[in-house]
Amino acid sequence: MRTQVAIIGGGPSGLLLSQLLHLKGIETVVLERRSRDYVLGRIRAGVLEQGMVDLLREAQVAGRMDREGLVHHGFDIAYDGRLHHVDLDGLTGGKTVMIYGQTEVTQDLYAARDAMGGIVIHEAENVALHDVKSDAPFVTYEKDGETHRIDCEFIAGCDGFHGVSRKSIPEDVLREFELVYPFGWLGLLADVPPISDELIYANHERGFALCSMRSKTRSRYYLQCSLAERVEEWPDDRFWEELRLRLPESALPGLTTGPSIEKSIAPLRSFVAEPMRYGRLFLAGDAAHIVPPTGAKGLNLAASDIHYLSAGLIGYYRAGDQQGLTDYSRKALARVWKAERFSWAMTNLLHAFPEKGAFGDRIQRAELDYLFSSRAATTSLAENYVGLEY
Ligand code: RFL
Ligand code: PHB
Repeated sequence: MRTQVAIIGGGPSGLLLSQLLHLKGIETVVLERRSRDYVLGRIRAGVLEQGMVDLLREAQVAGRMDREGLVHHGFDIAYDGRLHHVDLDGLTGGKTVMIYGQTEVTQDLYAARDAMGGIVIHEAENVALHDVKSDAPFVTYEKDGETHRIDCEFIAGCDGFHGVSRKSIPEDVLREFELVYPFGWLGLLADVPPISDELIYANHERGFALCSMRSKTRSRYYLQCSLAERVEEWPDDRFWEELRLRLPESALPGLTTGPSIEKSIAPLRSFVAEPMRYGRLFLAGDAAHIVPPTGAKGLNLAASDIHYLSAGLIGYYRAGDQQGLTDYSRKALARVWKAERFSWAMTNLLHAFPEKGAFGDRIQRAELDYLFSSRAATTSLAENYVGLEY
């Protein structure tokens, strides 16, 4: 098979790139290791920045999001038994975020790719990248016991943190920066109405908690947990009981509990790989960087990478202009590092870090007190949360 851009990974990054390129007449083939059901079964992000919302509209996949998504004008931080409101809209001159699940975004992208006859090959095993430094790179994979080859002009590595693309860049070229946090997030999804109209990020001595949602009838909650814990140790009743302990009294009357429909533990990590280009291979999304979920930035960074990468490829195919591709890694990384900083800061601000001792605890309290007493500090938080300009 031949195509112009071979895309490794059929998550949000890969599908969005495929869709944006297709709309400009550029051919792609997407190779995904898992089945479609598996990809759609993963419960992940829920908060979309304005930039990502606009990009989904440009990609012509925003119809359902615009009908069913919830526009949020702010969120709350719970601290010292009180809720503190962060008025995103008021502090950023009218910017908001959209609550719409990653699962829904991915479903809409698959529907659009299907409608346009896009090629997405599922259960592609042992994907391997070849000759990425040459002008004639190719990709091989196995399916149903046969080996296949795709010749292409460019390869987009959109295969997430555990993918093969980043590993195809030689060790003496790639630099990796990593910080692993000493805890994880235990997530629970339930078909119950959310506790409040707003998301609540809770700082508590027992550990961080987050009240989020997917719709007016579906809630998503998270608890900071130790890395040694297993989901089986957290029956629903224990989860709800612990959540209650970490939230202010005043918020509790709004809490509706019910049976979970999904529960999982995710470790928290900060990670960046540089550069994001090697020859004709371009990395995008989680393949190149990971943020802890506290700032709601992971999926949104995947979208901003795809914004820069699609523009670079379109410039190249439309006008023979290489500049966008030359600048890709630098531009994407400049935005990535700012989101890394913000996600790291939000994580430090809101989680319990017993190993940092009493001094660390006092610094965290000072930071929270400063945040709620300074409009400049809250504005900075709001500006980052709604997303920096592309
Ligand atoms: P994905 O979604 O991991 O997709 C990569 C795809 O590549 C496939 N793959 C391969 N395919 C072929 N060959 C191989 N060798 C392959 N190896 C892997 C995989 O099967 C997969 O389908 O990466 P992508 O597309 O870059 O998207 C990134 C986002 O998924 C991620 O950043 C977010 O989910 C992060 N995240 C959040 N981001 C936000 O912006 N807002 C949030 O509120 C938010 N909350 C979260 C999150 C992530 C979480 N977890 C569990 C990691 C909450 C959680 C709990
Ligand atoms: C989610 O709804 O899954 C979610 C929301 C906000 C975050 C992280 C996750 O910061």
